Amino acid sequence: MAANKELVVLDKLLEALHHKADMLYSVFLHNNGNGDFGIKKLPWQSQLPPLNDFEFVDINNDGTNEIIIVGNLYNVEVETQRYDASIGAVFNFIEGEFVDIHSKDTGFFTTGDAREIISIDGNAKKILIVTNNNGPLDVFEILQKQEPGLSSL
Ligand SMILES: [Ca+2]
Ligand SMILES: [Ca+2]
Repeated sequence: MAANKELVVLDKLLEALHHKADMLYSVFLHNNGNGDFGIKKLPWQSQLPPLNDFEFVDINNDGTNEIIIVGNLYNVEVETQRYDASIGAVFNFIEGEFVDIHSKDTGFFTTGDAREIISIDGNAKKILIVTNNNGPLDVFEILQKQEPGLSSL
């Protein structure tokens, strides 16, 4: 009887749809034109969580946008550990390379199950808002030229 069950399971496995992944990294795709894309792995800080969102914004007022990523995933299957290692990250993209700007220099860090990031450029202030699933927002003010960086609000 057990052998029959095994044969049935094996038959179903052979009939099942099989997916294959060649790469499980979070990556940057660059459109080279004519349908050709370059692919580059994002830095290790981007590989800790599932990336949920990113924003391009100039946080140090040098005229070039930084790349800010957020992620994590707390609600997973019971047999899987939750993804909670990320505090987000900020990168510059210089001569084709991603350069990490440490959180102690930017003041940027997320505190939860980060899902979305948006920047808002108001009349008086520019702010970044990070939404956290089942948690409070993380809100940062983008400081002006005299002391560039972020300030947690
Ligand atoms: Ca900048
Ligand atoms: Ca966004």
